[in-house]
Amino acid sequence: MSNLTDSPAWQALSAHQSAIGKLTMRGMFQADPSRFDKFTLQLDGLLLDYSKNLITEETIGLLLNLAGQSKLDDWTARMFDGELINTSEHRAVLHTALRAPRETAIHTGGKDVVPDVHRVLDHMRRYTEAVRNGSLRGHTGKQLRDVVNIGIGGSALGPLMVCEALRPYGSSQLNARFVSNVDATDLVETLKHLDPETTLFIVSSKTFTTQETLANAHSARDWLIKHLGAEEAVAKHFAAVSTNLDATSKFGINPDHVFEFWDWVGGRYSLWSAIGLPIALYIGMDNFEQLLGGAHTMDRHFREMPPERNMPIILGMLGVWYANFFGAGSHAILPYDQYLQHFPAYLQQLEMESNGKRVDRDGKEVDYATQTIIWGEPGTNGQHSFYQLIHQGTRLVPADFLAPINSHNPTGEHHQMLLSNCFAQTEALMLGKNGEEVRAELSAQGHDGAALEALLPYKVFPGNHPTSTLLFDKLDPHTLGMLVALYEHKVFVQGVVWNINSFDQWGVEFGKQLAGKLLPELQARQRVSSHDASTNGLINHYLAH
Ligand code: G6Q
Repeated sequence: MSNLTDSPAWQALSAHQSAIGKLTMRGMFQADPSRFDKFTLQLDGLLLDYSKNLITEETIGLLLNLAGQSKLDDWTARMFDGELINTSEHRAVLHTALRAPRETAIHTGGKDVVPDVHRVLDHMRRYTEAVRNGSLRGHTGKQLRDVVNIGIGGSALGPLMVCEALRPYGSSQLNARFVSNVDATDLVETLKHLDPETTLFIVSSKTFTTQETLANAHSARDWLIKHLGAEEAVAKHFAAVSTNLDATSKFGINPDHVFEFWDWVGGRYSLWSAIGLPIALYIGMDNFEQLLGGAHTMDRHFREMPPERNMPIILGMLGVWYANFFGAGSHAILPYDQYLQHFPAYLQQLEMESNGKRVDRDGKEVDYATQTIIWGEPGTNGQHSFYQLIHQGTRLVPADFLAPINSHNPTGEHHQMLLSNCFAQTEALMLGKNGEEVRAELSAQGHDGAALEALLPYKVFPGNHPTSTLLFDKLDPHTLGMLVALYEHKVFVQGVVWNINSFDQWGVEFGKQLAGKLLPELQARQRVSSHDASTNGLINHYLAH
């Protein structure tokens, strides 16, 4: 047993789980009409209803004891104060500094980072305004209309998710596009419809060594030069975002169009930095600052609110409850907002790359589950596919439902239909439909006798499926900033409880190490025999065809 699973707080939760296994949420709602009031939190127009979870007030108390035992408050202070808590990379973790107001001071390694953050934000403002108002134009004098972000993982998913989420705030004069995959199809299909004279490429890469990004950047450069017939065109049509300024200068990017960030910003936490340049170009710098402001509001809430009123702590501990005490292997993210269509994929990286770890901070293999699999799709689409498994499958899938009270596109009854589906799903997942109810329903439909009894088991819904619902006024930049920061801190809370480093990513680095390894063998076109039989077989089959 590890210190964690052996600890009093953990043991108390194990014992409590056995007791709560006998209760149903249906019963708990019947017994306590104030359950909604007890288990909701609000911040700046964002409501978290976590009453449809397998919890009592005692559960929350025990979960918060576990958080306390993990010294969550110390770890939080250490993160916000710039300590090197990413120990395997010897780095601070300061994405919160990226949204700190100008007058704040945050030190790491003896240096206040806030002036640098605002220097780059000011640079972003000058550049984005010049592109948007046409004072900075392409090589042939035409206004730049298509921004193509070339980057992958943390250097793509955040900006992609946010640009889609904030489309109502996007410029009608400018499109934001994203190319990530080393599969040339991604680049070629994107460029097919673009005019080189009006296209601006942003090469986004923290390290500026990532195979996919460099291959796409070089091919994009070739495309531009081929069509515009001049190498000097690169200066006007390329910008870069990186921590590796030597490499951006070697690539030939105009230093005025290079935007810096720092090693204390993790890739998946970087949309608030210059990695957000495509966002700022698309929605404008004022809206980008609203996004930062929303995240800062959540940062303050996370730092200042007591645990029982603290959204990230509550969401994080609910995740621990299901992953460690109910054996839940996955968690669904179900936004009832089409603009949030990339939010599940974004959280997939944020959560799974951060906490998908099996060794603790002391280098020991853990004896408890860590990160669950994150998946999801916008509602109502998901209802017509995988919700079947959530309702009637054999696995427990806790889910977060997210929905705006007001639509950006009010059209007839659509929004009420959307919300009624959202509310009906969480209600049905909680209540289920028992044998008696099914029997009454079938008999009202004219079924009886053996035929009714034969049909009955298929129509029973066990219910008792936990969900949390996040309702917000409208998906605006401030709200989105709060939502993203809420999940960032939820991940942090879980990492602290699991005693893992949420901020390294050796599994991703391993992929980068492997990326170029077989390439020379494919290029050499000689049969290979140095691998296992499967890998040899695949390579040789490829070469033979
Ligand atoms: C994020 C990860 C990873 C990274 C990409 C791109 O936290 O480390 O997704 O963002 O591999 O890396 P570069 O930005 O260095 O190209």
